[in-house]
Amino acid sequence: TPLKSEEAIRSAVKNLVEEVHVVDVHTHLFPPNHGKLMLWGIDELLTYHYLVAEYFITAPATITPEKFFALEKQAQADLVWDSLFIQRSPISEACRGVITTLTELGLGELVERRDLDGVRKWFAKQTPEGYVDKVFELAKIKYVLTTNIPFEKKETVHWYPKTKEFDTNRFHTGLRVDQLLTGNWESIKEALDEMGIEHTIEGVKKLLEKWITIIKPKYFMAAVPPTLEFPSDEEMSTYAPSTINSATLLRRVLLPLAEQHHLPIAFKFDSVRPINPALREGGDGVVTTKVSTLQKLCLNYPKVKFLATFLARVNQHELCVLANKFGNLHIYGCWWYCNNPSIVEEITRIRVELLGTAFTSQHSDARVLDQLIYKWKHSKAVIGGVLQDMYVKLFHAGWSLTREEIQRDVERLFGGAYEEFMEK
Ligand code: REL
Ligand code: ZN
Repeated sequence: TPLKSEEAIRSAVKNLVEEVHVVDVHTHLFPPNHGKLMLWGIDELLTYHYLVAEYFITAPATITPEKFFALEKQAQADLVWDSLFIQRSPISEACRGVITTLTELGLGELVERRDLDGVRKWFAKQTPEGYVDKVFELAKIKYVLTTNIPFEKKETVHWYPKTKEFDTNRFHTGLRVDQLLTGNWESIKEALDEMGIEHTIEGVKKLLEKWITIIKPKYFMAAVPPTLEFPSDEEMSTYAPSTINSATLLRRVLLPLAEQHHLPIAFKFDSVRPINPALREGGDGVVTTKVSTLQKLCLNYPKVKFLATFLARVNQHELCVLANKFGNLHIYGCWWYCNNPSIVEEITRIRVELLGTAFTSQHSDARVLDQLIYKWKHSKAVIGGVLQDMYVKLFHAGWSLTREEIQRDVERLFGGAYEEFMEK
């Protein structure tokens, strides 16, 4: 039965978005059996690199990043808590996220009393396994995609030579290959040596094929360095087949492998790493790169599927137009510096206006398990608001709507469209 009024539509959309279970298409999470790689709890939340960067804007000159990072995690968290939550109100998006998370976990009274020790005591009683269940339930997560780097020893020991069991119902893997595009030959060489593979272009291909069989990824993922442009045929013909650089690793390794193994490539554009190295993970910046690099990829590789997200706000409009032209391109999420309510709202509006429901509205990028709670709650509030407006406009244009029809669309925007794209 069609919804009869503007109010009925608004309340149906609000409720459906709140209740939908999401596919989180990009995170940096690990399951409990990956030991220390699984980050969770209050001290990890407080030392998330967004908060550390914010802390350093006003930190006393005596606390240099070097001194800060030399401290125990808990001492780092104490400094951040005192500076960003006690000395001033936690009004930024990253700070508010901590508060939303604790409140949703039922720790509102401890927050009210600013009782950090009490919060720590509560976390000390959780187990990693039980906590994963709790967070997935609270955040309403179907499954997440993880970031698995074959060039990072601390990660690969969990897979090779002996592979640990992976909770593949809730954690789907993604093979992260930034090193190919940055031409980071040193770390590629180490990974080749580890498996006794020769140092050639063919060797790099073999290495990645081994990792495909080991971790069974759903896609390749890479951040595209701002200087990388799509190498033309002419340029490629000037390289000997054995030349190893980012252009040849892209065109002779990554793209052919994606095609042969039917693995989409998820690209991330517009980050520069780092603009302030002292801040470590928090030191990366944003630049505007050429969207036409992606256009060339889509055009020249019609058999390869590309997922893409851009960090620069100014590129979002051009990206939407591109996604409107290429069936082998799927936009996902509002990344990092775009994951702020004001920008999520603007980006979501323009995406719906140009693409309907053929995109993935958000990913969390969570590094700390608990962040799933606030990242999804905050995003859903904004995206839900935009969708309410869109459906109301459609209703006034003369289209009747049922709850089931809206539910179908909402499911697409929070994971269904991704799954359809991956299957096509
Ligand atoms: O996957 C990436 O390249 C980035 O999203 C991360 O490096 C970044 O630190 C992330 O946590 C930001 O949200
Ligand atoms: Zn990420």
